[in-house]
Amino acid sequence: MYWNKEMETIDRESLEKIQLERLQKTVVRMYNNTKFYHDRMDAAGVKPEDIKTLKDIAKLPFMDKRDLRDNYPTDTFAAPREEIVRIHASSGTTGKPIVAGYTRNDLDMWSEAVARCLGCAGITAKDTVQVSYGYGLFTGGLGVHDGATKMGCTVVPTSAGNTKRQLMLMNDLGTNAVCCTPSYALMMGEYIRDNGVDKSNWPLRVGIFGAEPWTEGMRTEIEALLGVKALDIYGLTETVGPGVAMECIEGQHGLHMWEDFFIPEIVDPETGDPLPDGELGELVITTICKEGMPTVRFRTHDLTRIIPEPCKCGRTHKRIERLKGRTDDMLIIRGVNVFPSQVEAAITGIPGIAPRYMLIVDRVNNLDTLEIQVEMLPDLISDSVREIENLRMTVKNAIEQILGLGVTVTLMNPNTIERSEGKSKHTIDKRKLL
Ligand code: DLL
Repeated sequence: MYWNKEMETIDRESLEKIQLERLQKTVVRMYNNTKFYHDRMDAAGVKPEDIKTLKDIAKLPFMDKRDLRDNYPTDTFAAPREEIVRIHASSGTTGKPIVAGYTRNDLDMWSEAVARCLGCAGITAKDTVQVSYGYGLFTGGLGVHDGATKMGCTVVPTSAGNTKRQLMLMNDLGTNAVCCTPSYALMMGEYIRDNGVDKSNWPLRVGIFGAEPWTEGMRTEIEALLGVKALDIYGLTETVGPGVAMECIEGQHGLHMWEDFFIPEIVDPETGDPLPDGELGELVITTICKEGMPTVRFRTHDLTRIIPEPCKCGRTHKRIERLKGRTDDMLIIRGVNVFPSQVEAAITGIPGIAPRYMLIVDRVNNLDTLEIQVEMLPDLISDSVREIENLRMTVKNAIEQILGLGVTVTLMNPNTIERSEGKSKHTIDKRKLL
């Protein structure tokens, strides 16, 4: 179901023409209206008129979260304050948040991007969409809300939390689509399972989940518990919020990035050198339609690759693969790189084990230790010590095989690992406290 068929299926030559025009305009805006990027371009010896082709993007200096921190709160804005109609924020690397400003045109572009994403999920104006992302400074709630409103859906802005009421409204109002973090989707699913929620008239068809890493194992679990097709949506505050890229229901593999709004690049996280399509690296995004706070070659720290093959849905915008983790989420334990999502992949599918886990990293006698707490499913708990020990060893072997690292596994009672209505936390690194 296309929201904007003409743009979603545009041929590459026409798309690249639009991209170049918009890139050039964005660079002029940044050079003229923001001191920090003006100085950075001068230092790199590049002028706006040097951007003659799309390839010239590589001449431009990078930006990252540090720039937003150093120019807190609004010195990264490239439009006068009277044109800024909305502020959002997300957590920064220090005590101060990252602040993003949007003009009216930015909000229009954003809701267009989200409407296309909803179309990817097969949603139309006839559908009722429950927005269970948090509303407020976080971009999830209002971002999806505006896109669903643009499409003409019946929007139910429940925000996150109060699971019992969420589920009652879902059933009573005939909600067809739910939008929330995958961990909250799982929490709702567990609530349904554990509280015998009546699903006889269950209207839910599709879920749009993002804002945090998740895995294929989690997708299977959520789809079974909620009775939906689960789709992945990506975005970040610095580039707009949710809606930068979205999986289509036809392919359920890879997220289409709206390239008339965002130019993706994949670079080597160490060197910043561009990598060819298909190779895993750090995603760098340039916004080419934003006015309030454009980001040029923004280092997302998100690891993915561009899928070179065309998608069967017919959309021509490039796909990025489900995110692999963040360059800064990666733990190095005894010299081995560990992604929390690897642990999740290892434990999902093991009978008796819930997809709930916590990595606890410590250092004992100068040696890194990794304890992994994993939750057992309530109805499969055994009273036999031997059976529990066997289960623990199964989990330990599965994790060690994937990580290539010796770990301690602790089986936890059901519902003891911290739940979250927003982004869930999977790591406690005690080494940093030393
Ligand atoms: O999380 C925006 C968003 C809201 C996206 C709702 C999707 C749905 P931030 O709070 O700025 O913005 O966090 C952005 O979250 O750089 C990724 O590391 C991570 N992230 C976002 N979407 C996904 C996803 C919102 N689908 C950061 N899979 C990003 C994995 C994701 N990680």
